[in-house]
Amino acid sequence: MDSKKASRRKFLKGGAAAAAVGAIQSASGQTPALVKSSLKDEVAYGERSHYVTSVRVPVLERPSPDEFGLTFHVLTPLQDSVGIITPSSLHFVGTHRGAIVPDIDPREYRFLLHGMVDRPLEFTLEELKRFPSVSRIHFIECLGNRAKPEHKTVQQTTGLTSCSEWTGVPLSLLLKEVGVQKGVSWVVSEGSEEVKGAGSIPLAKAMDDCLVAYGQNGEPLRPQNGFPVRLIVPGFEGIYNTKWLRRMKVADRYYMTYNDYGHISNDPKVAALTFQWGPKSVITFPSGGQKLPGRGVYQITGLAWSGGGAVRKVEISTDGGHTWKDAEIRGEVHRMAHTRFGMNWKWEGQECVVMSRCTDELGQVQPTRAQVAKVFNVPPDYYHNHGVQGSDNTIVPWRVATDGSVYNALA
Ligand SMILES: Nc1nc2c(c(=O)[nH]1)N[C@H]1C(S)=C(S)[C@@H](COP(=O)(O)O)O[C@H]1N2
Ligand SMILES: [Mo]
Repeated sequence: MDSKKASRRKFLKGGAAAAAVGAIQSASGQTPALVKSSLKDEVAYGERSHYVTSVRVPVLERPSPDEFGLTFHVLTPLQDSVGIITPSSLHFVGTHRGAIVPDIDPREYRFLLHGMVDRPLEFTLEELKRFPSVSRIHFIECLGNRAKPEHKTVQQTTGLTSCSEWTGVPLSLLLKEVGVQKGVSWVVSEGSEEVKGAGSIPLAKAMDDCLVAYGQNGEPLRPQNGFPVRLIVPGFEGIYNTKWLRRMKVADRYYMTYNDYGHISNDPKVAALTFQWGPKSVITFPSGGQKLPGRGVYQITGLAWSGGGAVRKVEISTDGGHTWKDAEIRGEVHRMAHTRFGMNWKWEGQECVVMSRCTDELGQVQPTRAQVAKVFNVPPDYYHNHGVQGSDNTIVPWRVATDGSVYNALA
């Protein structure tokens, strides 16, 4: 064997990393942390700084993972968020309802599109990727995202929403490919796990802006968020965003599925068969569990979004809703996406209640709980103990105490 070649190979195998470390070493005169950390954690797939400790936590109501090792809802730490994108590793996870996360080999993956169509088709992941892709920023929000008095932080009141850049094929393109027949009004989607996570969306929505998505924030979907393919139904309740998407059936009727449990109710005080989120917002700073170190100037900031389209305006009140000021929109506004807002604020050390209110492009205005109670003709404090029924887009107030501690003002 040519010894020159062999040593060259040896250099390529171990030498490149050693050479890089050597360069850093000679610059600082010390062994940097890079040498000690594992190649996998810090180099091959980047880890965040060990000073950053923000994590998802389970909903108060249910531990996760439970005694069977199953995952229920885990919440996004909105209090630590900046900008509008939720890192994939901190995206909230909706309940898997009795199933473990399916382990789907992308090479074995198939997506069936059938029903009242001219040419039913089955796609591999590779075939889906041959269609022109689109990337769009959208929030997902679970219907269970409702603030309760016992919630201490914004993660607990509102952490069942996250926002990602999703990449995939427009569902409309695939529907044109199979040829939708006359009389079709609904499209039913089904996931790969035991309980299937099935749901029905109107054909008009399916043809409008839905995505058959395989990308999340520049990489493949995370397993807990639907790897390798999920449905994105912008602005609709989270439950319609079927993960581990296995098939979609084009139909002339609404299909009752497992997912309709809890969505259709004969109680007139409960919204029946809701789809689209109303305008919603929440202040993430200052929010419950945080503490202002003293009087002075701060940035009140938060997130606003709406299932009805783009956020047009966000207002902030620092006096419990008596007066309101327009917040600044800080960054880009995307339709059906989290939108960052903020305002300079001088805190004089007084006790006060801060809250935000979103108006969307349709002119819809985020309501208070008292306003929702009025619509459903129940007493103003009806929602106090168990939260708003149906989708809750009501205003979340935070109380700042004189020592700067911040509390849930619903409590
Ligand atoms: N297949 C399948 N899809 C599903 C679910 C499910 O349990 N199974 N949960 C739904 C619910 S209730 C919500 S809120 C969203 C949450 O998406 P995420 O877990 O990516 O945040 O996924 C939806 N898609
Ligand atoms: Mo959900």
